[in-house]
Amino acid sequence: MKVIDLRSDTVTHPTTAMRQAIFEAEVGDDVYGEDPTVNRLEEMAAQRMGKDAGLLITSGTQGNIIAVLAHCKHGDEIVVGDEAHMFWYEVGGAAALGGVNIRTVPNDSSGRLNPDDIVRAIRDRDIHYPPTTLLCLENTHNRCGGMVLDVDYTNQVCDLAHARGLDVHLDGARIFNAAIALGVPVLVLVERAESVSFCLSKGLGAPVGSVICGSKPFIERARKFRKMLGGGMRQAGIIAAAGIVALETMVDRLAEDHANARRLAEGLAGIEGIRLAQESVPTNIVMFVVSPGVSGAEFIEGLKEVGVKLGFRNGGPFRAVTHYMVSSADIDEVLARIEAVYKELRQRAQR
Ligand code: TLP
Repeated sequence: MKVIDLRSDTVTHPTTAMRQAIFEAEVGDDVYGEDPTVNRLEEMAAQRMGKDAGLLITSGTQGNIIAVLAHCKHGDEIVVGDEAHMFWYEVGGAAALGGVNIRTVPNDSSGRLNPDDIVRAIRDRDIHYPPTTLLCLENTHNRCGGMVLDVDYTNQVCDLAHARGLDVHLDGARIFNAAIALGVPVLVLVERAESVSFCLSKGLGAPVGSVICGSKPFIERARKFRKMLGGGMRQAGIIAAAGIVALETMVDRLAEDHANARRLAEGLAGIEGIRLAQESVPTNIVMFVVSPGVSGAEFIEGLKEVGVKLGFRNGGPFRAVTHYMVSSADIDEVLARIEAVYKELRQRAQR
């Protein structure tokens, strides 16, 4: 039985071309700035993002904490969506490592922050208040089901933040999914943000790594904080080589993952008792709930027994993420297995 793993696009394995590039990678000591493959990836990433410089980092989480450290001072406050990855899944790093207070404003179901809420959250200058220095956006939005922030919205809130003296960091872990879904070059989605981080190790299939991009002085500060966090990685060309292949070969095909996610969503919506937890499925993330009576833990366990792995945290919803290792035939197989397990559990609950 083929195990179909939809827990995340982080489960992807490097492609054959990546393994070959890793094997052949020219390397040097990157802490001395001497790894030619890392330097090439960083230049390539900066160019794609329309920024002056890039920095290879270990992970998306490291990118976001580095952004906080490089944009803010100890005691500052940042404005973040209440469904943001930075708020939920990064171990409270902004507070723990940066001494930075997180002020949340609600994310709507499409991953946006209401501009009025942002304005209200930005503090006046007053002896009682911490200075608000950074606004963080997320595109695509993970907990909002892979929803996409478009160019107009992003520009609008960036302008609003800048007018009040804030910088903007864009958590673009899946920014290429957003660009593909919108049919725009990625750089127009990040143009007005001072920094953007994106992941090589999610839908793009590389085994490790993310890149953070911004101005030269920003990346100099980021490099120093990366070192402080233990992210000076020596012969990191091994990692960068796969990242280059990811950027060159894995971006355009994300459209297939999006089509598979829609196929999955349509199939799920047709199963009685299962309901999508999002209005549309623009990228590669599908969130859904099941009607009461069937416990989430039981459902996940039952699916595991038939070789389907899904995400389920904090009592739901369920999350399925498509990626290059899952074909449209696999999606049909997943739907059949989900329907069988769900029916069985439902019948058991009604007995
Ligand atoms: N998200 C992971 C888990 O941590 C939940 C996943 O499986 O989706 N920003 C966003 C929007 C992310 O979705 C993630 C990873 C990160 C940052 C952190 O990236 P890594 O895992 O490389 O630290």
